[in-house]
Amino acid sequence: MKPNNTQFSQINSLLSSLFGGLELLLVAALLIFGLIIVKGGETEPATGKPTFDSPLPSPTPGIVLVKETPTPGPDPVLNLTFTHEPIYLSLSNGGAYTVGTVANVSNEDILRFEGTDFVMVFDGSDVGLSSTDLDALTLVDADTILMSFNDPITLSLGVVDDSDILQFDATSLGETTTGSFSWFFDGSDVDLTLDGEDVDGIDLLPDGQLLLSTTGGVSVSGLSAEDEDALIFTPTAYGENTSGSWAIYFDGSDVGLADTADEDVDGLGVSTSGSIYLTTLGSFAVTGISGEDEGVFVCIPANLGNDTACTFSSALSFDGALWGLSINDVDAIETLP
Ligand SMILES: [Ca+2]
Ligand SMILES: [Ca+2]
Ligand SMILES: [Ca+2]
Ligand SMILES: [Ca+2]
Repeated sequence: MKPNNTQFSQINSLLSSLFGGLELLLVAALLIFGLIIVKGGETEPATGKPTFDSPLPSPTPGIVLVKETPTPGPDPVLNLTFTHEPIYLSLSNGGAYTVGTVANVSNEDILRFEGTDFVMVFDGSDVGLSSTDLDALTLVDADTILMSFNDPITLSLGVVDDSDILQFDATSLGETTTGSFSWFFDGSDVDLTLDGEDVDGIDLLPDGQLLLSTTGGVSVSGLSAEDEDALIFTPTAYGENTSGSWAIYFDGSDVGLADTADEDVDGLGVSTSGSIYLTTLGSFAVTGISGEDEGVFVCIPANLGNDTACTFSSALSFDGALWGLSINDVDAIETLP
């Protein structure tokens, strides 16, 4: 039956009142949640930020990264009050093996280094990741983790490429991990389409820009870089339809990280003070420090971009060799604050 004119006008008035209601809801949601990126533990003011040799594109206002109410108070697993240098890490060797007193560790898991022991933060096999290696991670808040994998994998979302980044929203973390995945960053939407453009290190900056490194040479709109570099992505949209622009954030060859293939940066994290925590695929040597793939070292940058300059801390931030990890590789890190 076709609706008559009266029914049409009733439908129209229903639709317009519904639409008006949705607009109000949207405005209210934006007011409630704000345009704040909540990153756990960041309470220190940023100081000593390095300068860029060229201006970076500004982040687009209006991108909401955290759509949920932040978890109030300390989380029982991700307790963000630290008495030591906090490092979250993933390893590259398939398991199972024991790290500190944590048993059944494999390469899809995330551990937190506790200074004298480790804690299982994210047990990847609990959420369907036992066939893959988690090769990049960053924490957004106490129950939200961004991650990438070293090979394409099929999950409930569909085929996830090694250049993609998923968002994991946890309902439980630790030895029993539960939660759900959603798209955060679709690499192929923004020119990450080749084998060597597998994302192997990420960090999300407080303003919403994304840092990433790749396993091989990378060529995106407007620039190219190598596996020891980090690009900075300024989004106009995250999610299943990712868009934005690129610039060079960290040029590894400027600071002695292009001498061997082993000096591929395979994990990175930036602290609130701007220090860049790095780990490499194999042995590395830079001015002031050398080490192995299971170590984490720190660049205190004086300049970023195409003319990167670092003073390297003379001590490792984390030394896996002290924890029986010499035959392993730390292949993803996050540092807070
Ligand atoms: Ca891993
Ligand atoms: Ca990856
Ligand atoms: Ca890399
Ligand atoms: Ca490493």
